[in-house]
Amino acid sequence: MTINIGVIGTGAIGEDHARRITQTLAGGQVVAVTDVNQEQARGVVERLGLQAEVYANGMELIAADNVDAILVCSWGPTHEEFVLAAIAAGKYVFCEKPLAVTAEGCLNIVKAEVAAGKRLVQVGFMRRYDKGYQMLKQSIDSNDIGAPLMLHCAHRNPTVPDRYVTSMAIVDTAIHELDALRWLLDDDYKSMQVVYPRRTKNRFEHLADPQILLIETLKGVRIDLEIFVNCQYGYDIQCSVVGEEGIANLPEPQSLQMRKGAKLSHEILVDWKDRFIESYDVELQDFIRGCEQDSIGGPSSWDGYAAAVAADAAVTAQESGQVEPVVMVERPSFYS
Ligand code: NAI
Ligand code: NAD
Ligand code: ISE
Repeated sequence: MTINIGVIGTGAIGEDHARRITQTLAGGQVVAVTDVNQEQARGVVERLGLQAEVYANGMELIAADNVDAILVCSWGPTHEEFVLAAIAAGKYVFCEKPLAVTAEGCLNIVKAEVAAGKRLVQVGFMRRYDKGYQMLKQSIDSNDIGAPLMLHCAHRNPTVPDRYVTSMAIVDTAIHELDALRWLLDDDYKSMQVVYPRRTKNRFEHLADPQILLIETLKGVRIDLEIFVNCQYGYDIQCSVVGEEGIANLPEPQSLQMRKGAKLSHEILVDWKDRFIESYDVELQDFIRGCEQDSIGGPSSWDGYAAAVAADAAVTAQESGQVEPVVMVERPSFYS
């Protein structure tokens, strides 16, 4: 059985996901694409040699009879309407993070999915599929280092474009940790605070960079997360869990170690596409298999909502300078 997939938004990640479905994964084929920039959509069809129709907009693509499942890879603010339309059409939908740009938007999706009576949505929080994060989780769950007490994390991008604004450090970048850490710790968040170190000279005037997000969880774990999106030197993700009896660190990506010219060195990746390349493959394969078996898993709408509530509190904290509470609605039994 082949799942016929429609891709909405064929930019950086939309094209990369279309490539992996076509060249790497099993069980799916891209039969439809759309992008507000139609030239971009046509370019992807040509570059990847797809047998796919280019639709005028996302709604027409979702309604197409030959499209079984949807990938939403357009800009964050467009996600909510496409996911709601896919649910209304009764079609499986994989939505890139964020599920919606506000907690309220995510809740609309949660409510629609519960009303549909069936899980239809998987959110693109790929770190849960990363081998390194899975090793870290297994170690915590096996009580290897005792109860986790503190986490020191960093999310560093080499550079970001001009259109990247201060709130995006939370809603576009830290959102990965906001999902991965509650999954890792099997915990939820109590509060968020943001403090600003001295600004790097390598930034646009409108952007506060770096930032430090200080998090407290319901179990009392304290997390400091450095978000530094113009760090210049590479794409670098760090996570160190300090427990009662030891410390567990996220493994570094594998790289060649060199001894040369009186130096011992190894390379650091620069592109997010490469850092989590295997996790993207595994998450999408999982989605395709879920569509085949008519039962999808992976990060849910509820997880998208939980990350968005935390992100909303963190954005408020960016502006207030205060410790802001994280308040969620009660979890529907549908998601337990
Ligand atoms: P991008 O800007 O390269 O691509 C977005 C594309 O969506 C553009 O081609 C744009 O023309 C198109 N688009 C925008 N609105 C549209 C609409 N209404 N209908 C159809 N197409 C529309 O952005 P990028 O980096 O590919 O990011 C896209 C999404 O993927 C974002 O939500 C981003 O947060 C997420 N993302 C996730 C990553 C991950 O690690 N999981 C990594 C990078 C992005
Ligand atoms: P991008 O800007 O390269 O691509 C977005 C594309 O969406 C563009 O081509 C744009 O023209 C198109 N688009 C925007 N609105 C549209 C609409 N209404 N209908 C159709 N197309 C529309 O962005 P990107 O880097 O590919 O990011 C896309 C999404 O993927 C974002 O939500 C982003 O957060 C997410 N993302 C996730 C990861 C990850 O690590 N999981 C990495 C990068 C991006
Ligand atoms: C981008 O959208 C991603 O999702 C990347 O994983 C992240 O590192 C980057 O900061 C975001 O802009």
